[in-house]
Amino acid sequence: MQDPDWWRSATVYQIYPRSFFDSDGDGEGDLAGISQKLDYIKSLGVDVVWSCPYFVSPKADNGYDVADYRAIDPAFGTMEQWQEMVDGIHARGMRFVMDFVGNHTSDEHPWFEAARQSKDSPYHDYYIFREGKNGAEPSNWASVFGGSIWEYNQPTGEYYLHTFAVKQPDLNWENPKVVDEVVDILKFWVDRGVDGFRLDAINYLYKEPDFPDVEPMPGSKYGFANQHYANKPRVNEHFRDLNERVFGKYGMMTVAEVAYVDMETARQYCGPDRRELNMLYLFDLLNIDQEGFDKFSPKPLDLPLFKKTALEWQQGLHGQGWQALFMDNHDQPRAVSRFGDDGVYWKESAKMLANCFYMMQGTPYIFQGDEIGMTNVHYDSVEKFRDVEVFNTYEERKAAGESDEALLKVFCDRARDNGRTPMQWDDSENAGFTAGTPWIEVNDNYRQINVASQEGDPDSILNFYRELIAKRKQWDVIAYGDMELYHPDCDKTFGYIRRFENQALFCLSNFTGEEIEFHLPEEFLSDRTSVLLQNYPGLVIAPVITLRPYESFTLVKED
Ligand code: TEU
Repeated sequence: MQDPDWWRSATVYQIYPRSFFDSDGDGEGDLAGISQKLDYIKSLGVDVVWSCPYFVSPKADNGYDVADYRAIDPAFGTMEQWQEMVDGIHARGMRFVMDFVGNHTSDEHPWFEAARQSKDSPYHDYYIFREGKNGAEPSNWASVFGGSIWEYNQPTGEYYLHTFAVKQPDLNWENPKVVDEVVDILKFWVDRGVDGFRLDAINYLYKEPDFPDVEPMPGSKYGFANQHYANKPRVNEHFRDLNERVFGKYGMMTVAEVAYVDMETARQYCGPDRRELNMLYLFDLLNIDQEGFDKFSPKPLDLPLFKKTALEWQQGLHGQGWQALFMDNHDQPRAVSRFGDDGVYWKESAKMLANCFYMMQGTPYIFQGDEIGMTNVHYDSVEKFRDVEVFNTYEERKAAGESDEALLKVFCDRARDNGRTPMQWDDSENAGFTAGTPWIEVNDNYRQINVASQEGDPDSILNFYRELIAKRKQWDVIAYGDMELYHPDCDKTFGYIRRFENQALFCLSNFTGEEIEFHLPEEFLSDRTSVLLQNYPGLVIAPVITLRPYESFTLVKED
C-alpha cells in the first residue's frame, strides 16, 4: 500500500515556469519547455515537481494574479501541453504539485469585473469592499507591495482590499459561495491528475472585519497590519473544511505558504492528527537578515540567531508537524549570494548551504538554478527589473529621497527578480534558455555557471546536489531524527546533531571564508562513524580539525 506519509522522505523541485525553458522562442518559458527538461529533473533524484502558476493572467504579478483558474495562459501553452507535462512527470515516477492562488484573483477575473460594477452584482460579495472613512481609505493598512491595501472603486464608490498588488483583489472567504468555487476548482485539477497543492499566501484569508488602524511605518501613512489579517483562527476552519472536501479525500500532498505564524498555530495547521495540511512553508529563517518586516532594509546575518531560529522550528515541529526546507525561491534573492560567497568560494559555499539546510528535518524544496549555484544579478539599471514590488518600492523610496544608486544596490541584493532570471542551461546565447529575447535579462555569469558545464564534472555543485538527494534516502535519521545545536553561540559555524533510534548524524558548516580550528563532538570519534557528504576532499575524522573556508560535511553513525 502507498505510504500516506511518503512526502516526509521526498524532495521537491520548484519550477518558475516563465524562466525555466522556452520551447517556442517567444522569450518566455512554457509548459512544453518543462516537458523537454523532465529527464534532467528526474536525473536530480527528486520525487515531486511544483510549478508556480501558468493560468490565464494579465501577469501583473507574474501569474499570481489569476484571471481563469481552469485555463492555461497561451503564453505558457495549452491544456494538452499541460497534460503532456503531468503525464511525463508521472511516467518518470514523480508527482506534480500545483500552485493554488486562493487569497486573491486578478482584477481581470470575470468575478471581479462583475463585482466591481455594482453592489447588486451576485459577485460583489466575492470580494472585500468597504466604504471609505473621512474621505479616505477604510483603514491605514499597508499592502505587501507598498502603498495602501485599499483601492478606490469608482462604479460603487467603495474601496476594495488587496493584500498584494492593486490588480490582486482579495477574495472574501466568509462568503460560502467563494469556498464552494474554490472546492470546484481544486477538484477540477484533482480530476486531471495533480498530486498536491501549494497554497499561496493562504494564511491571509481571514481579515478582522472592523479593520482597525495600525501604527504607521516610518515615513509612511500606512502600517503593516499582519496581526489583523494573518493566521486568524478562521483559517484553521477553512483548512479542515478543504481537507474534508478535497485534500484528505483525494490524498493530496498539501503545503501552505505561511508567514508570521507562531508555533502554536503552526502546530495546528500541520499537526499529524489535525486533518488540516501536511506541511508548512515558513519564513522566520529568511526574515532574519532584514530590519523587521522590511525586506529592502538588509542587515548582516546574525548566525547564532539564525541557528536558534532554525532550532526552535526543528524542535517545535518535531513529532508535531512538518516543514518545508528551503533557502530561497522565486520571491527571494539567491542563497549563495545572500548566505554564502558568490565570488572566490562560490562552489564551496553553494554546496555548504545545501548540506546545512537539507540535512535538517523536513522536506527539501530545491529551487530551479540553486542546484547549479545560480547567483544574484548585477544589473546596471533599475529598468532591467521586472517585478511589481520593485516598481512600487522604487516610486516610494525615490519620493522619500533615496538615490538611484542606493536603490539599485538594494534591488540587486534583495529583489525577487534575483530568483527569476532565466535558468542557465549552457554557455550559448541567453544561456540556452530561449532562441528569442528573454522577458528578463539573463544573469551575465551564465558562461561560467550553467548546467552543461557541470553535468560531467564529478566535483560540480550539480553533482553534489544529486549525491545529497540520493543520500537523504539512505539514512532514516535524516527524515525522522530530532535536532540539537553544537556550539550554538559560535558565530562562524553551524553545527547540529540529530538522532533517531540507533542512528546519529552530525552536520557541520563553516559560514566564513576563514580557516577555523574545531573540536568534533566526541561521540563521532568512533570507528562506526562515516562521512556521508562533504564539500572538500580528504576529511580526516580527528578530535581537532581545521575547517577550510566554507567547508561543510555530514557524519553518520549507527550503534
Ligand atoms: O507570496 C506571498 C508572500 O507573503 C511573500 O512571499 C511575498 O511575496 C514577499 O514577501 C514579497 O516580497 C506569494 C507568492 O510566492 C508571490 O510570488 C506572490 O507575489 C504573492 O504570493 C501574491 O500572490
